[in-house]
Amino acid sequence: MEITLNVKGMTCGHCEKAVKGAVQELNGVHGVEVTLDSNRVTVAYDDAIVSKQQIADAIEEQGYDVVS
Ligand code: 9UX
Repeated sequence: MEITLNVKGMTCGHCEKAVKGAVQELNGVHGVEVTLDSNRVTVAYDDAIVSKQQIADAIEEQGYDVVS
């Protein structure tokens, strides 16, 4: 399973690191790719273990807005 989320508020490399770290540590997540200039976070995960909602929540906990 792979999703691409549109995340608002990531502007520097520290943002990228914060988001990547928070998502990567979730069980069931296999890979995270952050593209700052297009506000995209692509996540490869096992949807039997973790949900899209849980991934979005982890990003929002870091202080960023998940738009879609
Ligand atoms: Mo960089 Mo991101 O100074 O919230 S950490 S903009």
